[in-house]
Amino acid sequence: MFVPTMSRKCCGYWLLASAMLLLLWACSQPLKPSTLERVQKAGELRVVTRNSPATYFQDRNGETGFEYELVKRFAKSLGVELKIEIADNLDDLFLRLEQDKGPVLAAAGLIDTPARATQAQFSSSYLQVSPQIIYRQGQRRPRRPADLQGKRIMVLKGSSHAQQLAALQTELPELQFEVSDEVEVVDLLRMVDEGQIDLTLVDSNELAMNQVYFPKVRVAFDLGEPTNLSWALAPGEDDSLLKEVNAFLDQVQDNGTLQQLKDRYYGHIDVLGYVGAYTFAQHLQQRLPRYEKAFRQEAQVQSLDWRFLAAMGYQESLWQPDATSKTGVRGLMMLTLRTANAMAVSNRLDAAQSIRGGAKYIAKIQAQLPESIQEPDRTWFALAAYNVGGGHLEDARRLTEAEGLNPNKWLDVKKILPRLAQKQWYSKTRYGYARGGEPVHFVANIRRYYDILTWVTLPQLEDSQLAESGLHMPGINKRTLSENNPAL
Ligand code: BLG
Repeated sequence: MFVPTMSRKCCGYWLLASAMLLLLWACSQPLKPSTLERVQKAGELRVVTRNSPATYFQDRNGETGFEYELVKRFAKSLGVELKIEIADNLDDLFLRLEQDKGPVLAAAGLIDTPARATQAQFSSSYLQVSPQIIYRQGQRRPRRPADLQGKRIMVLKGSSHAQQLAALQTELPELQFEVSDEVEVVDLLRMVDEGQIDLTLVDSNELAMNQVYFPKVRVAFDLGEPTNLSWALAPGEDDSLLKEVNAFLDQVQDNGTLQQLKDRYYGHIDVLGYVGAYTFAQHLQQRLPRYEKAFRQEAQVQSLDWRFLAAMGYQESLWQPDATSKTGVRGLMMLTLRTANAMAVSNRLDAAQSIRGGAKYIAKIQAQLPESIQEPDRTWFALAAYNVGGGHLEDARRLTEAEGLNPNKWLDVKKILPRLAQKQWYSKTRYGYARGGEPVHFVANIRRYYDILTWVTLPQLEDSQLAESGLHMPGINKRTLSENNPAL
């Protein structure tokens, strides 16, 4: 029987031809664009976050918050617009990651836990935090996990803290805790502060951000090891965007941007210390209401933000109208006699007069600064001049320029200002010796107080009776915020 067979050579040709055909077909198929390419093509980076002081919120000047500031820089580095979306709670956040069409980045103070490995891909870390058990001052302080039994504890639903407590329950069967998706971390801290619950578990950065508003909350102990905050992407996405994220996080770590943001948002405690934070919270409740009307009134006259004036007043005198410095400078806004005379203030110890004089003086300084100094630096320079005098500030700017730095940037001038106290430097200046370190601290502190006041007095309370409506109780949750900010 004749059976047709192919020669070996013929078979080789056939295989080669098939392979080439396959290759041609593969090349003609459109390649699925990578996650990064999809973001670039859309021209926008969609970011889902939480509405809280440590992540994203709106103040008088618009959107702000640690996560917002960081992610805004990332979108800029990609050359795309940033589109912020607010999740109702953590479950909603992870659901959006998994189910949304198109790439979404979650930037919301998330902890990369093993339990979340199936829900998201995590970036490298940008902040290390410790989970802390929080109790109310005056109550018995829990010192170890066993002390948590028999207490009323609440944490956010879907949080790493809920996972941690659930894990602890296997060792401590009597441990009970509640979860809620109706609240944010600020609400939990307020509930401890007011005694509605005994304990909560929050991350150290959230506490640092909020400690000043809740004078009675205290850290009982750290529960477990420090953990890492990361951004997250949907589990199904390829790693192209994740690689960009990690490269960006490395870059902001190296160039100091990350540290600046940490200082700004979580540094209150560093500047105020725990005692200072506690004191500030008390003064906010007890002293500010007496002067708030005057701050608002004078701020309006000078087209300033009243919180900025209030922050100055706190730095100057802790809102005390009879304050007197060693150098004889007096009153709530610490006017020298010369300034008081120039501003037509007859009695420096009269709070209303002092606030009027201080407001007028800072507005005048700000208007007189050279055009080359732009906002926000302009405000910091005006504050420095308020404190150390315009002549000394000019000296520092000249020294700054001589060093090859930028005399219009506060970041540069503040490095040089302390030199005004060293003879080798001040001997070369026009106005001579000055305690140049003082305005540097002065400005840094006022910026912190201003940030805190901004969060405590969110814009939606602006026209209401602040003192009565809970100005000093920042339990503003996401619902009130978004109702009043349709943009959210
Ligand atoms: C400021 C004046 C400036 C003045 C500088 O001193 O006072 N500001 C006000 O009066 C509002 O006008 O500049 S100058 O006019 O060009 O000479 C320099 O003299 C006030 C500062 C001084 C500071 N507090 C407002 O910030 C102060 O009291 N320092 C002393 C601190 S301690 O008690 O010695 O620790």
